Amino acid sequence: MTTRPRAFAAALAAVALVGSLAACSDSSKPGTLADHEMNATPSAQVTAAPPANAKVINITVNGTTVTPGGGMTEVKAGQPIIFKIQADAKGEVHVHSSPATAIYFPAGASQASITINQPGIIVVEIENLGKPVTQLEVR
Ligand SMILES: [Cu+2]
Repeated sequence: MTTRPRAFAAALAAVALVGSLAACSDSSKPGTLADHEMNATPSAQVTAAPPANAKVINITVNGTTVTPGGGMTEVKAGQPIIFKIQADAKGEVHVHSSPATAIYFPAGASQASITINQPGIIVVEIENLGKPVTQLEVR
């Protein structure tokens, strides 16, 4: 019987794929990479202007409404990505890079900068609401 192990492997791969595409990673599970964690900086404390080549993504969180609520954002590998967040309550931006990045933001205006060096499609969501922000198309 050679087909049975292959089918089993395919089923496992499908499960792994579904897991990685699910709304949220479960970093508490053993064997998964822990999130890289960072805090967004309140905008009042930001002194430096964003780099000229940065991709700025404005995010608004109002109650359970997230803007943008999906869609694609093209960025280049290694390009600085700056999230400018305006939120009515503290929360978490979750970037499904590998490892994932958790950005904790306060209520009010704040911002955080990341770069992604691996080309691919990276889901960004508001973790605590389970709502999409955008998908980064990293080229
Ligand atoms: Cu997530």
